[in-house]
This record gives sequence, structure tokens and C-alpha cells, in this order.
Amino acid sequence: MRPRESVCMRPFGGSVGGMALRPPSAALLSDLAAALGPRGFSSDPNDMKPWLTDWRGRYQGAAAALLSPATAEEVRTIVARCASERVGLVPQGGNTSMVGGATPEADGRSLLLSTRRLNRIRSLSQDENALVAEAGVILTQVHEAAEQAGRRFPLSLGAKGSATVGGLVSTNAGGTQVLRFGPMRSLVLGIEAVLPDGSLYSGLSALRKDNRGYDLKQLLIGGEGTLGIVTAASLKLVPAPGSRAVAWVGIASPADALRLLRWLEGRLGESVEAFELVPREVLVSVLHHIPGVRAPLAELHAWNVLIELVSPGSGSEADALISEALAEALDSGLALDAMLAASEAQAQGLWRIRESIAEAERLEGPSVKHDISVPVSRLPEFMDKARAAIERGFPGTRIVAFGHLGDGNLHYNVLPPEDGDAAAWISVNGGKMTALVHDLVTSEGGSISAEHGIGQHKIGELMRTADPALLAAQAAIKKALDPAGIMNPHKLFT
Ligand code: FAD
Ligand code: S2G
Ligand code: ZN
Repeated sequence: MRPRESVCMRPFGGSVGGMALRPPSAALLSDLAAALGPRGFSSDPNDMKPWLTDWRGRYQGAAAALLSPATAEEVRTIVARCASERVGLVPQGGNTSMVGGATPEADGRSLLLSTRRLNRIRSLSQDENALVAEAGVILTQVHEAAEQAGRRFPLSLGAKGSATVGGLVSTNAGGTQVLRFGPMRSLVLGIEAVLPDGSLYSGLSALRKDNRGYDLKQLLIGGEGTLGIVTAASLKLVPAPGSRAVAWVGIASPADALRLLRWLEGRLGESVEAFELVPREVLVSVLHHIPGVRAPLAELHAWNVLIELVSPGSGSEADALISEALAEALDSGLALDAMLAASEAQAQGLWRIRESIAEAERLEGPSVKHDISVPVSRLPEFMDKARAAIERGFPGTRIVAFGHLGDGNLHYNVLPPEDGDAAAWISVNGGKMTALVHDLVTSEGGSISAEHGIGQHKIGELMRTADPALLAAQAAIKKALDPAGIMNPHKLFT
């Protein structure tokens, strides 16, 4: 493997082969205003303001104008003009990116392209088990449309009320059902997208098999808006469940949680769809910050798992299956305590705890956040090693690790020492902390970005830790498809 320093990562966002991006000319702006109309074009700072900061409030961007095309053709018009004038475009859906991926640079040279008006569900076929949604359709709208048709779109996450189809595709989003159905990469059947030269790629077919060469769809999935603008996607649906059971279990350790997962899968097979690890300190934070949530068990156990089980059988079949299994787990001492949601409202109450963690964290204050994955079987040992190294190197810090245990994916966040200025501590120590965590993850064969992507937040760490051959191949793909570097400048690439 070539030594790391040999990777030539020519800056793409700003200059490719010496041709720097340019701010939009007055002529371009007036042409786009005429083409898009008053609902599709604004240069009013008040209109743009809400969309120029990322969800975590880390990045403050600026844009020459906010473009809101209503059709793929209007997207083509925008991209073709920006390509010819080498003007940067930042695609934005729900703006829930955790890595600043949808926030334009602060220099205001790029145009912000919102997909909000690309908001139609174009079709739903029960025979094909497929739904075609435009990029700006929100995840909950996809869930509702599928349910009305007796189907289900099996991907969910805490931002489901804001995250859009285009954003979910472009970040290869994960969430809480990856355990059974995989991330977006497994659930996208086809894509319609405007490529950086302004051409329209119409690949929306719901074909389950198509081996005509390279898979452009799979490049755009997880491409973070750097290879084109997704205008619609064909999504895979699965049958609606007959019944579902949601349980909250108190457990002694992540190692025991993993044992419980494998034991449940041995008994119940693929019906275990979600298995989310929640440590006591996270539960305490949610109970403190989020109104209307209650502790599921009498005791606040050091570790907890939220389990969702789905069964094709109707009525209380899922409840019966998981009750029997958990009774045995309690008898054996593997589970310390458990409660089974007795109603849909209780089930939603348990999920509300899990889905409110990010909001509770935001209210709790700044922390050094990591979205990591390691091989599942290595997770408990990784957690022990990381804790020991962090306690040695950064005394007084507090580790908060939660999330998608079954995928080997943890949100591994470290809070600064309680005394002193958190932001100041992070500005001095955050980079060293992240390097320690990411080096440990890399040494375990893991990833420094399990599901949130790279955006602008992790470019440095990607360059520092990724395989040079991979980086060089990715740069070559970017240069081939977007030679002028107009697509989402300074994201994923410098
Ligand atoms: P945006 O934030 O608008 O954009 C995300 C990226 O996609 C940017 O790079 C943007 O340029 C690009 N993009 C957006 N639309 C398009 C398009 N049409 N064409 C091309 N590029 C486009 N993520 C997970 O994976 N799992 C989780 O469990 C999870 N939980 C979350 C919980 C909360 C409370 C929050 C706030 C976020 C969470 N996220 C999670 C992160 C985020 O929701 C996902 O990354 C989501 O996919 C972003 O969708 P979005 O529409 O908000 O995209
Ligand atoms: C989750 C998003 C929030 C976070 O809740 O599963 O993906 O804090 C996360 O990282
Ligand atoms: Zn997550």
C-alpha cells in the first residue's frame, strides 16, 4: 500500500486543474430568477438564513441565492448554467446532516439548491413493492404512503420528520432497522439524477437485476451531493407487519447485550428488526431534557437495549414470541429486567426515548462526537480499550456511547470534564480526542463514519485514516464526473 503522504488529493471544491469556481454573475442570477419564478428563486437573506446553518450549529454558511426547483427539468436548467459558468451548487434536503454536508461555504460563492419543491410521490406499485418519490419528499411521508398501501418502507431514524429522500439517498442513511434491512444502499431500486454536466440520468426502473456495467445509482448513493443532484428515487417496499412488539431490557454490559442479540436471533430469526443500545447516562439526559418521557423500568440500569420484533402473524403473536424469549433471558440472568410495551402508545413512548437522544444531547451541551463502526464482535472490547485510553489521556471526561449495536455502529461521544468551559476544552482537546478514537477504530478495521458521511466535518480525518488507493480512486471518480468541481464544493473532498 502506498504511504499515506503520496495520495494526491487535488482540491476539488475550489480548483480543479487550476480552474477555480466563480461566484454567480448578475446575468446568471437574473436568468435563474426568470426561469424559476418567485417561488423558485430568492436572494433575500431572511429567506436563506434558516438554511445556512447545520443542525448541530457547527457551521455557518452563506449563499448568493436559494434555488428551489419544482421539476427535474428546472434542476437541469440550473446545473447546465452553473456547469458552463463554473458556479458551485450545494444540494439541500431536510438539512439534518450531522457533518455539515448541506451547509454552503462561508464565502457565499455557491448557490444553495433546495429540493423542498420536488415533493411528489410519483407512483406506488404493490405488485412491484416499489414507490417512486421525488427528492424533497420527507421520510414520514414515504412511511405513510407505504402503510396506506399495506406496505412498509423499512428505514427509520430520529430525523424522520425532516430528512428527505434525496438526503437519505445521498448520505446512504442507516437508522434503526439496518439490522434486518440494511442502509439506503440496500433499499434504493433506482435513481433519477441530474449529473454535473446537466444531463438527466433516468434510472428509476424497479428492476431487481440489471448488470449493464458500472452501477451509477450506487455511486450517487452516499455521494453526498458531490456527483450529481438526485431528483427522485425508486424505493423498495416490504409487506406491512402482522404484529410488532417493542421491549426495553436492562442489561449488565455491552458484551451481555451482544450475547442477548445473538441469542434472540437464534430463537426468533430475522424477526428481530431493531436492537438499540442505550446507556444509563443517555437515558438520564433524555428524561431530564425531553418532556413527557418516562423511565421504562423501576431501576436505571447501567445499560439498556430497546428491541423491536416484527411478525407476519397478526394480533399478539410478536408479543408472545418476545415475551417467552425474554422470560428465559431473565431466568438465565442474561437480562436483568424487562418491560414489554402493552400498547402502541407505550411502544411509541419507548421509541420516543431513543429518537430524542440527539435532541437531548444538543440541549446537554457540546461534546466530541463520533459516528463509528467496528466489526460487531469487536465492539465490547473496543469500548473497553477506548474507555481505558480516554480515561488515561483525558481524565475527567465522560463517555456517552449509544446506538445501533447490531450494526457495530455506535455514536461514541465524549463530554468534557464537568468543571470548566466545555467549548474551550473541546477547542483545545477535541482534535486529539477524535484522533485517539479514530485511530483505535481504524486499528480494529472499523470506519470513522458509519452512517452520517463525511460532509465538511470529517474530510481531514478521512484523508488521514483512509486507504490511499481508495482515496485516489474516489478522487478519480469525482474528477471524471465533476471535472469543474461544481457539485457541493468542499464536501467529502477539500
Ligand atoms: P441534508 O442534511 O439536507 O443533506 C445531507 C447530504 O446530502 C448533504 O451532503 C447534501 O448536499 C446532500 N443532498 C441532500 N439532498 C440531495 C439531493 N437531492 N441530491 C444530491 N445530494 C443531496 N443519520 C443516519 O444515517 N442514521 C440515524 O440514525 C440518524 N439519526 C439522526 C437523528 C437526528 C435527530 C438528526 C438531526 C439526524 C440524524 N441522522 C441520522 C442524520 C441525517 O438525518 C441523515 O444524514 C439524513 O439522511 C439527511 O437527510 P436530509 O434530507 O436532512 O439531508
Ligand atoms: C442516532 C444521530 C444523532 C447523534 O440517533 O442514531 O445517528 O447524536 C444518530 O449522532
Ligand atoms: Zn444513528
